[in-house]
Amino acid sequence: MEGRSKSNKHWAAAVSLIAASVMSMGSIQAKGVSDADIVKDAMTANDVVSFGMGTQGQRYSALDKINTESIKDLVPVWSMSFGGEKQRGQESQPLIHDGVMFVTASYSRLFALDVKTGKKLWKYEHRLPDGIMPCCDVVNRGAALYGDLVIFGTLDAQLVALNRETGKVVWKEKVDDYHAGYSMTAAPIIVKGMVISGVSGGEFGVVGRVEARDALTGKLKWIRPVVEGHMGYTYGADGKAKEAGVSGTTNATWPGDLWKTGGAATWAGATYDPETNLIFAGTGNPAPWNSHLRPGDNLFSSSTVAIDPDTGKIVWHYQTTPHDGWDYDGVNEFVSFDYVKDGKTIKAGGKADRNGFFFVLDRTNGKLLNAFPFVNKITWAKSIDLKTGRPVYDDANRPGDPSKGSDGKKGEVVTSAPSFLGGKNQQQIAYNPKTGYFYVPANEWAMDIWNEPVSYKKGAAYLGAGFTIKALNEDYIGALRAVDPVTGKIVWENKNYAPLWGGVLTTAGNLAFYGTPEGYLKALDATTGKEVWQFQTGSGVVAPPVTWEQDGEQYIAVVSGWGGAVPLWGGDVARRVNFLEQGGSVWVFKLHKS
Ligand SMILES: [Ca+2]
Ligand SMILES: [Ca+2]
Repeated sequence: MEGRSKSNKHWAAAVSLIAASVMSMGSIQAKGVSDADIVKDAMTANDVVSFGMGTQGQRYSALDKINTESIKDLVPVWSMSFGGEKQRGQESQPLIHDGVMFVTASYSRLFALDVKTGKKLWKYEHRLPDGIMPCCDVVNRGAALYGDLVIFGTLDAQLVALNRETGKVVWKEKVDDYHAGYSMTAAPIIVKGMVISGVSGGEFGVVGRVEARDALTGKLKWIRPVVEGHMGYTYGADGKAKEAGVSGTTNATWPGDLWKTGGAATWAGATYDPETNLIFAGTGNPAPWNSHLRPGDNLFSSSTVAIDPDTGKIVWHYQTTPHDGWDYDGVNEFVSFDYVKDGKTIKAGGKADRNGFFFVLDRTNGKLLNAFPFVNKITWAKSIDLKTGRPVYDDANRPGDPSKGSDGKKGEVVTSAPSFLGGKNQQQIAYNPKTGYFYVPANEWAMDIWNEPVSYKKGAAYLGAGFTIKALNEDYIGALRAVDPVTGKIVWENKNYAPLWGGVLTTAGNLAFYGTPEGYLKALDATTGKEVWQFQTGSGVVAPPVTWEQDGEQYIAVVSGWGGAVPLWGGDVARRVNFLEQGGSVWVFKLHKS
């Protein structure tokens, strides 16, 4: 523990150095939120100006006024309804700056609220066309702040930048064609004055990519596709596209033409590590799901891809599920942390993958350091080989080839775990440098899955698979788990009847906060897992809590509103939790003064 907290101080020093150098390099000095504010977000308690509470994505706060002792006095300060008839899933992380909360809501809405009273300052409702095709509910995970702008992605695949004081549109850019299945649900991040974003639509055969735009104008700086064979581009001041090299080697891991509609949607966005100057983007399933149509690893699907923000080039990649046949999107967030083993500190990153394994990589080069299961049942692979970095497959657990089925229309059905909704899905993990643990909102479930023939048709589902999701246990599906990245052990768990779908916040007050579909915001002792506090928010929580300090008091905020992929895709599990009610509100808490 000693070594860990020391290395955290070391990290703090490194980050302030980087912040200073970003400023002196003469990058855009914006009014309002600057590059330096964003780079040091994790170290500043008075604001939350990035998704992940710091672009490294640790979701850790050094605040400790709310702790295992004082938390009994944590009470609500205000709650604000998103209103309207539009409810559904609310997966958003609020941002806090200068006394204002910026929070997105379902159906591409964004609210600015007075942080002390909850008073609505303005609201932006994006006009959505008929025919948008979000696969997994009409959610949004949050905005980015830069200068005087609040920037977010919409369900019709646009990026919109609003003036943070008036809510008026400053710029708006079409990212792609929603008729072809493109949409945007992730929170963008800001790196060196650029807004970095991905695309959703892996179930429609889109082509995943990461884009960088000038955050103040919305003009493209570079585009990096994450499917092998596609050309990347950079853009000069004149706006003209210049070829910047093909991603990977055409046809090396994708025989034939399927790479042209190869999926790998970057639908959960990215993290950024200023120490290595790398953007880490997760990529979704290769399209279609039927893996027999696309022999090979199908790079860079179901991977973590590290991109140099200055060039838009891929520096390294690590594929968590090569030749994915189970929709094990590799989009889950890659969280930078100091991996301390045998007295040595390695710049590492941790990722709780959809496929049930937790991966620890050297974040300077993508080399595998450790991999272990964070769920109890994994059928598709027996283990991850630490030498080769590749899974040891159980070939019998790959859904069968439909062309070899008795009628040529349905392949052999297999029962696989985790289900495609994942050992972990969009619900974000947190890392606490004081305990040395990652906190993972995990789910235990399986699926019957089979393959079917399919061909690409623009704007139509492109799966070539059928499925039913099932619970593995009567008493729980979800479990908040503390995992030790060094030993690979699950240190403790707190089970939950419904599948967990909300992210985690951890603090120096030795707490881990997270929400449940049953409506509770909970706090656990971060060391022991003991439940020390809970509050009923009125609808399911499927979003990550945040904390900050205002006028000397520590606040906690979380969005409430049940929805997301589970009710839409969950099969037996969706029926099991169909008693849960929808909603749409944000809650703010602080310590009651007696
Ligand atoms: Ca901050
Ligand atoms: Ca997918």
